[in-house]
Amino acid sequence: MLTRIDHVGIAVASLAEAIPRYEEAFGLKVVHQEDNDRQGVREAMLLVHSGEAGNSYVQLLEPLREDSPVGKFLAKRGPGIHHIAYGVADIDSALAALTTTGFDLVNSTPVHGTAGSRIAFVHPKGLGGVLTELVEAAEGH
Ligand code: MC0
Repeated sequence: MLTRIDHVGIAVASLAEAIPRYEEAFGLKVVHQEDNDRQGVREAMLLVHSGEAGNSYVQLLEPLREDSPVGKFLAKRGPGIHHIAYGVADIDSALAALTTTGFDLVNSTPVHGTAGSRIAFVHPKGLGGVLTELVEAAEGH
């Protein structure tokens, strides 16, 4: 079902401060930035690897609002790894399979993700405390 690690989502208080740190540390480059109002985040995608199965990124996430998932996470736990996202070729059949096996989905149908991707979150309580995202990337991403 899974084709790659699409990205690791990292909650930060300030993209302006976090981006130069990641660029400096690893020579990564921001290839995409976007505000996702529904998710309450301003995000920056830094490309780590391009392969046959698609791309892998570090995703830096700054909250747009205190009552958003990343805003609440920062207030409760401080900055750090917020979620892991796996690539899938067909998100509809991946979600159907997870529903059949009894997983608690945050999104039972896909919603809009980075750069035109279709995404859905699986609740952390069934996956070792790790908030997990599935990503069906848009063509070319
Ligand atoms: C909360 N919890 C987490 C967590 N956030 N555990 C692991 N990782 C996280 N990121 C845990 C809390 O510690 C708590 O555990 C329980 O979940 C309830 O926490 P809460 O603060 O009351 O939060 P809820 O219940 O209101 O919401 C949790 C939930 C939410 C996972 C449902 O954060 C959510 O809907 N997340 C999916 C959307 C999202 O994260 N969007 C931002 C990234 P205890 O044990 O204390 O009960 S958007 C994104 O990344 C997009 C743009 C993209 O990639 O394209």
